[in-house]
Amino acid sequence: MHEHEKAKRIYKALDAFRIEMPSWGFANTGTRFGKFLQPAAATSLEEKFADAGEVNKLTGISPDLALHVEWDLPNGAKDIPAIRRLEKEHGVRAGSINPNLFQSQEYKYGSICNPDAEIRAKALDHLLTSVEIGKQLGSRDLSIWIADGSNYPGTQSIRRRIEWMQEILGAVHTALCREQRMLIEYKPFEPAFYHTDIADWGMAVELARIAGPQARVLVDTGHHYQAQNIEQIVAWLLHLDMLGGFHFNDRRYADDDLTLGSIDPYQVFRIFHEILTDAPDKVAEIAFMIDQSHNLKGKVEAMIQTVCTAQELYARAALVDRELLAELQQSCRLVEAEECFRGAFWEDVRPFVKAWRKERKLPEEPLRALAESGYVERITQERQEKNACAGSSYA
Ligand code: RM4
Ligand code: MN
Ligand code: MN
Repeated sequence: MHEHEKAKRIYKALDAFRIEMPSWGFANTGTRFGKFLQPAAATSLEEKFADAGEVNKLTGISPDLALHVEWDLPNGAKDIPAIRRLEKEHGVRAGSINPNLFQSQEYKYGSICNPDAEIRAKALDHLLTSVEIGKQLGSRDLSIWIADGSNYPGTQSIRRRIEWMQEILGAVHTALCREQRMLIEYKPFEPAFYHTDIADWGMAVELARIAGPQARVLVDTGHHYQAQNIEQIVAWLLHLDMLGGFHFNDRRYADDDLTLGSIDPYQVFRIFHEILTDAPDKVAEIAFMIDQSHNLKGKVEAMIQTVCTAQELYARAALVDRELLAELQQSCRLVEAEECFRGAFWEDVRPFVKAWRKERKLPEEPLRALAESGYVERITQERQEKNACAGSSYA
């Protein structure tokens, strides 16, 4: 492929590529065992917006910030005017709305699958509040992660719990306005260790279908068993028109929430390839979101690394010669097909990405620009005292 053809393909792909950041990725978050506090971590929603604004200023492709209702809107819809102000001030919009059905003591035996009808009603109420918040903020996606499950065989009725879930997700769907979608996330285990009510993409897709036409599946790349072929799941969801979006992170063992591409960049490339093969014009309908927690690395730095890694891997996937590949696949020329495919993965796209940034008046190297800006030193100064006595909430 000629250099100018490469540039053309990469520029076209990058012009359409945006990735949303999680508000909780800027706060001090914990491991299962404790929290290591960082002096520069965001201690308020205002600081989360400020950090997100800084990342977006330097990368130009991350204008949305996912919000977590419990952590970011403790007063529910009453917090919306403050969020609108922050959006304006920092040039970042409120992104997906994430209800929280996993922290309250009442949810010990489940939220929307709890055998107690009153607790299920409370969970539904929180979901409806989240729909309302999404409506008022003009946010498209409600990302639902249900932590429900059980720890010992025979202690819960898996079947009854499916029925309760269907009922509640249906009621949430009814409350959506036309522009809203609900994304259903799945996860095989943790916090439950025997059965999880939405454990895999099959369960998620079925629940989404039953809930209604505006429901889709959310693929968190960390929520799979070790050897699972995630791009095949993505291909199936695209085929069924049920792919709502991603929570990107990487993992070595389980739901590690490590930086995207830090362990297996080839997998991210393979996922992007499926999307670009099937739905290059529908990319805007797929929510690319980050869901990571950086316990050891600086948070703003790690977020910039992630955004740039996603962008570079997307650019590499854009370089696959899909016409040629289709021919090679059809005639079963396996080695040539594989070389055509992974040849794109091995391309160093960084010079193209840098040139793309330069044309858009963005820093060519966002991470270096961050280091030169003094931003991290400034927030360290401003926040270290507050962080020394940080509270106990997860984010
Ligand atoms: C879960 C899941 C959710 C995220 C929480 C904090 O494992 O990935 O999407 O909101 O963690
Ligand atoms: Mn997630
Ligand atoms: Mn997770």
